[in-house]
Amino acid sequence: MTDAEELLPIAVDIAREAGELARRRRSEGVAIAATKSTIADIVTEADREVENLIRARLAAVRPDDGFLGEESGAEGGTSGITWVVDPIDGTVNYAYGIPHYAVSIAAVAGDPDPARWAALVGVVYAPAIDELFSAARGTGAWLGTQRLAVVHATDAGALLATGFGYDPATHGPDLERVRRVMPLARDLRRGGSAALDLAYVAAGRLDGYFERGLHPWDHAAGALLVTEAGGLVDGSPDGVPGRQMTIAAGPGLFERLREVIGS
Ligand code: LIP
Repeated sequence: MTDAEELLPIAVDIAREAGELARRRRSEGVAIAATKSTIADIVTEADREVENLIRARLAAVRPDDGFLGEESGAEGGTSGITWVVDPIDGTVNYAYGIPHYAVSIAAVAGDPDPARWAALVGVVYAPAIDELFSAARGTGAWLGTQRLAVVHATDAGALLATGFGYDPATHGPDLERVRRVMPLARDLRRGGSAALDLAYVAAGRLDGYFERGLHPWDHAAGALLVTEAGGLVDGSPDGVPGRQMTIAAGPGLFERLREVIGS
């Protein structure tokens, strides 16, 4: 059994339990715990509680692995495997009661740096609609038992998704980038969860996605879904998804997006 085949069921089971906790807390009412980079960049008590649950479950079954979480930071391990976790991706949606958010759990081999890691498994679970996207390296991407494949944009143009960060000072350049990209598009979606945007590219629900400003936990699991579904993922700097840019699409559109967006 490969590492990926061993780690996937662990990620799936924990994502489901964590997602159910997030859904239950949402139904009980959500409290903002703090703000982070800007006043709009919030963290809820549920974000913290869900990440603590994920961290505890992983420590129990994989005590030698490292951990990199959005809310509790990084802790090194000795196994060469690191879990990269966003407990509730789409936090603002979650806080507003918009049922479009996900638990994102990835396991990577090597340094917990997107420029150097090899993603082994990725799970993105949307508890509000009970959809679980999963992938293990080399064995394809799945929604439940349905095998996923990216789609190829038609002459009608591409259905694209993007996002905007929490810093108003970045919105001008982001909107200018959207203006440059729109000639490729039939329409644009802004869902509010990078993990689900990437999962939707893998599932053919979007033709492509691009966003500036993502953190490793936003894209770690979703990027593997895309590549295991036959798509391509890029970014900058140096072709790596990250703070400067993340791009995901099927072949053909991917190259056109990358050309228009630039480095
Ligand atoms: C969010 C991303 C979203 C992005 C937001 C934020 P969070 O992650 O999923 O795509 O536009 O600015 O980064 O904060 O909800 O985990």
